[in-house]
Amino acid sequence: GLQGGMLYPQESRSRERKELDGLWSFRADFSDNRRRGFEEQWYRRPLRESGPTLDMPVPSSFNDISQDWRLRHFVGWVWYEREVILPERWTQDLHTRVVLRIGSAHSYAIVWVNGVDTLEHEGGYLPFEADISNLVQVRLTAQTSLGPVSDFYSLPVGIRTVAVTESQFLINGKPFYFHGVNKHEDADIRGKGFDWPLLVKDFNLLRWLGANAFRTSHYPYAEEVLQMCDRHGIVVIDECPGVGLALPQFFNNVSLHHHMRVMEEVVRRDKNHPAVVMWSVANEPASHLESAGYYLKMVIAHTKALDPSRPVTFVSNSNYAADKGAPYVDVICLNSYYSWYHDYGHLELIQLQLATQFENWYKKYQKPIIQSEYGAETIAGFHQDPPLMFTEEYQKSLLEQYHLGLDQKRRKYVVGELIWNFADFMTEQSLTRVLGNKKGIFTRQRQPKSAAFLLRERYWKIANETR
Ligand code: BDP
Repeated sequence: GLQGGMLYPQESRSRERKELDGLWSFRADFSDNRRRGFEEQWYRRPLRESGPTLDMPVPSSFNDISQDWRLRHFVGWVWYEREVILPERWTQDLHTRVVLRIGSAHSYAIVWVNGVDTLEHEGGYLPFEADISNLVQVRLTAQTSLGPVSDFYSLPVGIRTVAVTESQFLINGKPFYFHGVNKHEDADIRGKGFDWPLLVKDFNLLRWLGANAFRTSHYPYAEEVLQMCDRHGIVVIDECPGVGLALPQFFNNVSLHHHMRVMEEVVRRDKNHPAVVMWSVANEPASHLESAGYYLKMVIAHTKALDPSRPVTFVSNSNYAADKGAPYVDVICLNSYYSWYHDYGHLELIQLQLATQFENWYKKYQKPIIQSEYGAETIAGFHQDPPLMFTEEYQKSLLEQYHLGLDQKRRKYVVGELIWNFADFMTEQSLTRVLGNKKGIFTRQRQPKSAAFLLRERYWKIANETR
């Protein structure tokens, strides 16, 4: 029978609570009898030693997060694991009662703590708990005393080099080609707010796409995002919030000092992430202005002084002849919207326009170039052939033309391409925004438009070429 009550875990003067939500290791047992995990005793060692594991957010439904259709339909045993480090006062004060509570787990759950079968529950939905004090507490004897340490912190590190030549972006001495996306921290309901299920979904989609990089357009993303990039080998161009510097009056000393301080904060926060390979100090500033030239020179020099180990860029949408910031960057990043904001409808001009763009910039600066944005508004479900603007066919055709243009220079000095945008996102209303920005290759709900399949084929092809 059920003895006693079961109170909701509340914090109070006498109670502390430790959330176990977040990223867990996950493995579905695909074996025929679904019992391999029990036979091989997966609970005895770290789950990753049993075979390949996935990142799985808790709470969430594994069926919806995954891009793997087998998981979408899976019925059977799945294994979740997470390492928990308890504060010493929980493990050493024998008067403390440590209780493990599962809010709900569907539908039959067995819980092991340090390899010991501790809890079982059938039927899902409802909470269950057990006193695990004995399993986690250490009885200190006179002989055992701990080496007192005042603080513990573990920092995962990765060692790699980044360098730039006249025509190449080198990671560990090897030419690297960015084939990826621009993102936003944005989703239905939540808007801009960190969310594990959303992040894991996005990483599953990046993998599906074959993307190897993204730019944090147009602001630094949550630290958990960079941690995921480190672990999954996704390369990051880390952009500061310097977006919209479009008017002459913005290039003053007050802004400049604030901008420099923001770069100090960005570098201080993100410098230990191996995934970050370049800093971007601004997006589309009015870089044709003399005052912008000086301003960008100062911000870039400051950033380089803060971190001499990484190249620095800003993202330009100016003309090569007019741009005053390009002399100071290591890599030239260009946004252009041929056949969208320019000569709309004229897909046949893209290849020529792109070739002219690349050649002009390269001739003037002899620096590697990244096509840091290109794209077209596309309303999922709109179709028209021959293609018209806003249809899925138009987005596909525009991408095809850009890719032909990119391929002309790809192995020469163009070192990357980042689609605008990974997913549709909300904006303020205007004549050019149909319920937000619709240039995503995925919808805001993370479902693919036709162009996603085109990009997927291309990215995997490039990935396999450069492997
Ligand atoms: C680019 C901007 C980006 C916009 C995009 C667009 O860098 O932030 O969302 O245009 O209009 O110029 O879709």
